[in-house]
Amino acid sequence: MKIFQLFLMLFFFINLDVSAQNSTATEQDKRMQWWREARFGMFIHWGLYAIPAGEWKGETGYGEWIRTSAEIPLEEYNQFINQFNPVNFDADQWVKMAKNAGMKYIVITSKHHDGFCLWDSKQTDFDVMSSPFKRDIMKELAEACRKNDMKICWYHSIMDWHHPDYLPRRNWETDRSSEGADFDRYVDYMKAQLKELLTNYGDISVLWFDGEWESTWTRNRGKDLYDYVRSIQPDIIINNRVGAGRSGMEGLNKEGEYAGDFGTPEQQIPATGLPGVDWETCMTMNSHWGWNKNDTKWKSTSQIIQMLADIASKGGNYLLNVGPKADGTFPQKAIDRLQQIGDWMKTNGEAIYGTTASPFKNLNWGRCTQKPLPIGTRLYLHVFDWPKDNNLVIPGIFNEPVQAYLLAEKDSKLKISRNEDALTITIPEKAPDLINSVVVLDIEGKPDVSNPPIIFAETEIFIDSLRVHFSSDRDNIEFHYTVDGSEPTINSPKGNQVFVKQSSTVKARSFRNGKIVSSSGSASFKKVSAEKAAINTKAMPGLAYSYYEGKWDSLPDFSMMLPKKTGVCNNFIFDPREQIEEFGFVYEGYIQINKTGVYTFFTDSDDGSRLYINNTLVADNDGLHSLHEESGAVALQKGLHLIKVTFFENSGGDDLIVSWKGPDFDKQLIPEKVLFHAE
Ligand code: H79
Repeated sequence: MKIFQLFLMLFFFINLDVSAQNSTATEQDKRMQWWREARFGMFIHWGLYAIPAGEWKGETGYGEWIRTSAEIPLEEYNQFINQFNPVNFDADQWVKMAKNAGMKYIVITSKHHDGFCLWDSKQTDFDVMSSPFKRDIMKELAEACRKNDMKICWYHSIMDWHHPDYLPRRNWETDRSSEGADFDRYVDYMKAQLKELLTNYGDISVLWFDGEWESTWTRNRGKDLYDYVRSIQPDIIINNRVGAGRSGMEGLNKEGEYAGDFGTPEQQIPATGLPGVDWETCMTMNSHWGWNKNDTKWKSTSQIIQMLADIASKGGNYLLNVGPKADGTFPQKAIDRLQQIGDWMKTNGEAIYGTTASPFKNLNWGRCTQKPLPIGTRLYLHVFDWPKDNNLVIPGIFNEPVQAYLLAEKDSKLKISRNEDALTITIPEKAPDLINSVVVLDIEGKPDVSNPPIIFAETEIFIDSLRVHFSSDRDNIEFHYTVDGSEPTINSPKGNQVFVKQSSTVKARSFRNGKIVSSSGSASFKKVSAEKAAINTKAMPGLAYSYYEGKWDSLPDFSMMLPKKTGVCNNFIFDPREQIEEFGFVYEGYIQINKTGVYTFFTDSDDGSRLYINNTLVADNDGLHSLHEESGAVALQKGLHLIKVTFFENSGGDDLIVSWKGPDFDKQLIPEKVLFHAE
C-alpha cells in the first residue's frame, strides 16, 4: 500500500466511523472508554452443536457449523434440543474463570447461525426453555457477571438456518422450500428477539453481530439495525458486522461502509494497527469455536500471552474463545490456559489494560505498549526474548529516560545508558518470566522515536508538477530531503514540502539541531503526459452494456463469449440482469473529462471487477471476494475517453460501485451525466 493511500484510508476510517452514526467523536470516545481500557475479553460459543462435539457420521472435524457443513436436515438437527441438558453449568464458575484470567468482558452466543436461542425467548420454541434444561442461561450469566464486575455482551447471528423466513436457504436444503418466506418478517423476528435481549438482562455492553455476508443483508438494513439497538441501549457498543461492508476476514471495513463501532479481524492479527480505528481480534484457543472433542490443536499459554501483548502493542483488543462442553463445563485444556494466563496477568496486567499502541515500528526482542503519565510517558517493554548479555537495547528513541524497573519487581532499579539514539537498560541475568517479562521504562515527554517522516502527495503521477509534503507527529524536528533518490544529509534542502517537476524518488529525513534523528522515508512520483481525448465522436447519453450468465471464480474473457443480452443503461447497474447470482456485465462507453488533469478511478465490488480507461487496465479488482476496493490513477486531456468496466457475481453479496476523484473534486460516484456510448 502506498503511503498516500494509507492516508486516504485513515481519513475515511476516522471520519466515517463517527459520522455514519451521527455522533460526535467525544460521545464515541466516552462510549468506547471501558472497552479500550479492557483490552481482553472472553468469547463463548455454546449451543446445540456442543452435543455432537464436532462428530457426525464418522467425520470429526466439525464445530458450530456442523448443521450446514455436515448437511444435517433440519428435523434431525432439531432433535438435539431434547438432549440439551448441561447439568454442570454454573454461571458463577464461568465468570470467575474469565475474571481470574484477567478478562474484562464476556461475549456469549445468544444465538449462533443454527438459530438455537440460549435464553427464554417468547418469539420461538427453538430455545433453551424447550430443552430438558429449561433454565435461562443468559439470565444466569448476566447476573453472575453483574455480581463479579464483569461486562456481559451478546453475540447474535444475523444468518439463521432455522427460521422459515430467513433467506437464502442453503443450496443443499432442497426439500426445505422457501416459498412464502419473507425476509422482512425475519428481520422483525430478529428485532423482537433483540428487544428481549436488550430489555430483560440489564445493561448489555456489546452487541457482536455475525453472519452478515449473505446477499439478503444490506447496508441500509445494517444502519437500521444499528440505530434500533442503540435506541434501546444508547451506550452499547456494536461491532462492524452489523453492516454489509466488512472487507474479508481481516475484519475491517472498506471505505465509506463503517456501520459499527469496531472492526473484527477473525483468527488473525492485523500486521499494523490502524490509529483512529477500534478493532478486536477474535480467536479460538484450539481450532474450533464450538466444542470439538477431537481437536488437539491447542495454542500454548505462551502463544496466547504473546498474542495478547502483540495485539495490545498494535492498539487492539483480544477476544479469546472458549467452546464449553455439552455438560456445561469448560474443556480442561481451556481451564488450564485461563489459569496460566491469569497468573501472568496478575503481575503484568498493568502493561495491557488501558495501554495504547507501540510508538516503535519493530523491536527484535518483543513488543511495547504505552500509557501517558502526568508528565511524560510510561513504556511497557514486553520482552519475549530475554537478551543473554544483560543489555536490553531500545533503538531510535530520543527522550530523556527517567527510570526503569521490572514490572514483576517494582523496587528493582535498572541502570539506563545512552549510546547515540539508543537506550540500553541493564537487566538481570534471569528473566522474571519465561513467556513475557515486562520492563517498565519511564521517559520525559511524548515518545520521540526515529520513525521516518511520512511523504505524501495527492497522487503518484502528475502532468506538470506535484506538491509533495512531509509530516511527522514528533516535535522539534526539521526535514531535509532529496529528489534524486540519494540519502538526505544536513546539506540537502530543508522544508516541509517540495514541488517535483519530473519523475522523482523523494527521500526525507528528520533532523534536530543539525543531527540526524530518523532514517529516511521514500516515495516515487512519475511525470506523465495526459492521454489524448477521442476525436469526432458521436456520443449518446448512457453506457452500452453486455449481460452474461455463468459461474466464475474470476473474471472470464467476456470478449470470447456471447452476451445473453445487450443494451444501454445510465450507470453501472445490475437492473438488466435476469438472475441474482452467477452473472457478469461489461459496461462500455466514454467518460467526459472537463479539465485536463490526473484522475483516480475506484471500483468497489463484490465479486470481481476491472476498470479500463482508453483500453488500459487502471483498477484491477478481480477475484472472488466480498466488497473490496481497488483504484488507479491516469492523466487525461479534456474531452471524451474510452471507459470499460467488467464485473462478475458468483454468489452471496453483490455490488459494484464505481467512483472517481479529479483535480478539482473529491472522491464521488461517477455521475450519469458524464457517461456516454458511441452512437
Ligand atoms: O462464530 C464464529 C464462526 O462460526 C463465524 N465467526 C466466528 C466468530 C464464522 N462464520 N463463518 N466464518 C466464520 C467463516 C466465513 C467466511 C466467509 Fe466471508 C463468509 C467467506 C465468505 C463469506 C466474510 C465475508 C469473510 C469473507 C467474506
